[in-house]
Amino acid sequence: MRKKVILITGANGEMGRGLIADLYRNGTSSIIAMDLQTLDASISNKVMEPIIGNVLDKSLMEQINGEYEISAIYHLAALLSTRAEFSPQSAHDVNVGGTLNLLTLAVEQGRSQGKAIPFFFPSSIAVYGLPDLETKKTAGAITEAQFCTPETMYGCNKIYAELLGAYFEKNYQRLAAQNLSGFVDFRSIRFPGIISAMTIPTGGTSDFAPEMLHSAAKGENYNCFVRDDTQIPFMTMPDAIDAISHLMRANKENLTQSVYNIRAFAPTATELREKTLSFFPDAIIGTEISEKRQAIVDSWPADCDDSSAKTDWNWNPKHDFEKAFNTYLIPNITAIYNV
Ligand code: AKB
Repeated sequence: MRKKVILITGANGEMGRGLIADLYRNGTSSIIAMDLQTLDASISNKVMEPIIGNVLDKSLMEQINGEYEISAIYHLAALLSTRAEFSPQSAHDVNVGGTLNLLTLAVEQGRSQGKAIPFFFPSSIAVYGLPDLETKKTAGAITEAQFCTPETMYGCNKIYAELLGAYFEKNYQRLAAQNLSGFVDFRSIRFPGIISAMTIPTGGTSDFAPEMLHSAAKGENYNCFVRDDTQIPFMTMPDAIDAISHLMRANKENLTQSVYNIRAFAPTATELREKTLSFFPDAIIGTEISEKRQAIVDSWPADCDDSSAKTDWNWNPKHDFEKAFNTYLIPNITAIYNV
């Protein structure tokens, strides 16, 4: 008999580590955690089995399909926006090819179990493409239906993967003799920038916020790579992990869409700097604008409308801007760096 498990890819990533810790804390131990590298010590004892491998490895997918009965898939493996611009082909392979492989695994699992397999996919505000700063300012908090014209490989990958998920759920192999739809229960969140106290992201273009804060805490000088007036939505990592769990537990009948915006606060880079300096007054936070990374962030919305998530599955962040710093970021960061 196949072992009953939950599959998480991208296990060593910031979100993967946070999700595994949260699931483990809530009593889930049947996790198989997939990553290219050996699992981080912080999660290796929280999973049933590590799977060291590549989401592009189709034979590995077949092996997983034969060995495990999967009750849910959290497909977190991805190359983020900045790294994807330096390696667009690799980004397409991982962000799209990898997702196609995991969706195929999900549909195979659904067919063998005779039910829809819940599949979580982390999308991003990178799917949006505001054409200029005036439009960005006027648009304000945008809905899921607005400005879906991504300007990065990562954003293109994410919006196509969203469409793939809907296809696998609703129209998979629609010319086949038997009906093969309904074996995947695709659920996705377009995450804003995410700030974790425990980890620093790599390869993102919203990384200026966590980089600024962690550098200040470590006593390292930091040059912010975007203008002071730059504004995009953010949230804390605990809220991001809570949102994943809330959406995956939601009653399918209540979900009016497969992809949702969420956000908690939308500070400017100046507000992030001032807040950081209020806790670390000796920090040296300069500005050294990367015009190309600035152009990416300028194409992202100033804020997102998350009313559908609030209505459909009671999304409600714990951390607004003040609480994010006062109750989560500063207490944990000062403990981690012993400052
Ligand atoms: C990135 O900066 O690429 C990500 C994102 C906004 O999806 N953090």
